[in-house]
Amino acid sequence: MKNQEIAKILYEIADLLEIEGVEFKPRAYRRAAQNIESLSVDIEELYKKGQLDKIPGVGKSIAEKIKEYLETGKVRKLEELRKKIPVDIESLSAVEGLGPRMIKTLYEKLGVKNLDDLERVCKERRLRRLKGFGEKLERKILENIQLVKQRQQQRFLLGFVLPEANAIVEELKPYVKKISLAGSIRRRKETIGDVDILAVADEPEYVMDLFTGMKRVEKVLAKGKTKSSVRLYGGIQVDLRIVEEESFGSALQYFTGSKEHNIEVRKIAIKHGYKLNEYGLFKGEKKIAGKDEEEVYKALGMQWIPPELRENRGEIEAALNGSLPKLVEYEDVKGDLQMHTKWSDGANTIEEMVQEAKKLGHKFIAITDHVGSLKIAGGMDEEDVKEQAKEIEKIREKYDDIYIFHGVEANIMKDGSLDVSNSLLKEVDLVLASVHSAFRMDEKEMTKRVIKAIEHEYVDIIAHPTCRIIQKREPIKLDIEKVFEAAKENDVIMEINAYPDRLDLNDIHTKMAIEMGIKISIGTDAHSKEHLKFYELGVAVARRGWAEKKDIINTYNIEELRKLFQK
Ligand code: DGT
Ligand code: CA
Ligand code: CA
Ligand code: ZN
Repeated sequence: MKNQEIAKILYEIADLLEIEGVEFKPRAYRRAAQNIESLSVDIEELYKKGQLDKIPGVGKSIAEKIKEYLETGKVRKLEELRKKIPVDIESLSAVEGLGPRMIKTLYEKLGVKNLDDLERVCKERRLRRLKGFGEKLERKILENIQLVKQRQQQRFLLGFVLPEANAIVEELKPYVKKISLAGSIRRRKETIGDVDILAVADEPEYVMDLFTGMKRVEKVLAKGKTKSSVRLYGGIQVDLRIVEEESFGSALQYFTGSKEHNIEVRKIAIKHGYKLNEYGLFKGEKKIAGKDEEEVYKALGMQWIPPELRENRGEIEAALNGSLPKLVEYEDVKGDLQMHTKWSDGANTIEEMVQEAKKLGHKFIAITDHVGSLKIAGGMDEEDVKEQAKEIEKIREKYDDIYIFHGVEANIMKDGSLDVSNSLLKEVDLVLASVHSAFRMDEKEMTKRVIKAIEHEYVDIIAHPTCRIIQKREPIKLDIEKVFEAAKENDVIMEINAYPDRLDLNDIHTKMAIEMGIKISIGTDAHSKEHLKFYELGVAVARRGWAEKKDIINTYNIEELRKLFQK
């Protein structure tokens, strides 16, 4: 599937056009790229059916470029732009704080072409001397270069890798006896280094042929009877291992990891006088378990441990004394509590979101468009909210099998107040509040700011509480324990934002919040209907955070939720 690859190209065109000082077009290219990277269908299929222009944000000119790329492997426009501005735009524009015009200046004045050049001119204190830069920015950029470098160790977002990995499993399933994801992707870690797949097959060679010959494979890195590795378009590596049926369980246990978890499990095996490896659990020469994971854990006196918990964060002890949590299941989640529509900065209408949510089996959703001053997000005013309420009422009448909560997402200002009036907030069923500006306050101020919002009489949920963007933006500085204490005190709910690069709260904070007795909501923060499917990532984080059904309000029924949101 070339979706990710094409999105990347469109992003690059956007960046280069922006450097050129072209107006409007960069935004259009980015919007198209965003929609393409979250498409659930193969873009080549759309192309074959002549339906490229059905993708939101893809007009004639962008469709032409996609077509050109699929047919020739190149985009002339991009080649021209690259020649004119020969810089590593992807890396440089990934440095937060470094805008396109700055990149141009740095190239023209200091010959900066890539991250190493940039790091050098910062360290030589030459950047600060350029007009419009300064010492503070130089320091900030130097910090942010490290973030980009970390990210270039090439970890991939779970949300974009999981659909591909699942598709590979489905593709191979008819030809194998058993197959499962393993490694970090089975544990649903937020980023994935490479995808591990394990299978049992009667004809391993044939399965390896299929695997290395898949359409989505860009390069075969290794091919053997028991292990092959490929790189997919988009860059991620996938390893397939084929094992004996009697060892499938122990191999799955071994290759699921985490390494830290495995080390502890092996210690327990040793304590029993056993030996545990990927081939089985052995007492002397005798194999006592290995066919499935359950029997391996059982033979060690443990409960079977869900993969999401295997991080050596207390699960071993719990499994030994039979006190593992009964994790919330994917099917327990009955709705989505954050999404945006055309009323603010979303791509779809309320009704389109409702229809898509129904397809996912949701029983309720909350429409939570932006309100207030945030200009780029198209914040609504009180009149808009009243109008929107009327539209929602009409749609409610039309759909009796899904309930629509009317919510808003309000901005938490620097002083902790919201930039909308109480009379606006009174119009709606639920109020999300979140930080969307001034991310760089010190911990004390920021904690005070968020707590003040928590204490606001109408706030129900704090959305994306730490504001981190994976591999892009560090979390805001918060005394998270104090924040949770305030949330507990005020019966305010903390969100797990399920958008692939947010996952905020993360797993560790989720566990902490739950231990403190705080309720959690899951919201996709969808800005188009394609994003609604990401709710599963939120459930994954919840499970990694040891959440049970009762901890996650998305498992409640509509009456219970109404009561919870009551003013
Ligand atoms: P990733 O790919 O970086 O997102 O993380 P993982 O956990 O998928 O790691 P990976 O792909 O290197 O290896 C897959 C699993 O294999 C890992 O979770 C545990 C197991 N494993 C790999 N190397 C070792 C090792 O040296 N010792 C132990 N105990 N287990 C290992
Ligand atoms: Ca892996
Ligand atoms: Ca691997
Ligand atoms: Zn937000």
